[in-house]
Amino acid sequence: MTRRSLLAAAAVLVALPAAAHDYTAGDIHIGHPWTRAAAAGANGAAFMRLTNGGAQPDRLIAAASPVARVVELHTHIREGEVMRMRPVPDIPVPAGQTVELRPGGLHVMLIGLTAPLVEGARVPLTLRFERAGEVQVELAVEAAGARGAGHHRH
Ligand SMILES: [Cu+2]
Repeated sequence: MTRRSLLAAAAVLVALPAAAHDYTAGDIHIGHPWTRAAAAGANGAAFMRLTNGGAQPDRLIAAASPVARVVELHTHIREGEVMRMRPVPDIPVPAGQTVELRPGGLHVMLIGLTAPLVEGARVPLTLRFERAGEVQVELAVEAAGARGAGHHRH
């Protein structure tokens, strides 16, 4: 490795923490929304951390994205040995609490991707909260296998 390529590699490593990104809507803080690389036509899932810094409970009630034909709110439930996804009408975010959307748990389901999700890109997602209203975030597209867990099965 040349000194120059070592420096370039170091710069990439240093840049990684900056990839974390976050948004605010009213009392709701949205931490590092992300998804995984996937092909057009496949399904994807979006994950993030929702923190309610207010004194009133809120709920994520809908989501939309131009990169998916349909966007639903999902959870995983165990059926015998198998974790299966189920749509949920909303995702509650109680006052003063943090809710994690993560592989194997709650997630925003991107059904029928209209474009490939390319690692390193950002794709728009609109979140609608009952109290905090609508906010547009960008999903960071991470590697196809990022943070293990979620084999997606309907
Ligand atoms: Cu799902």
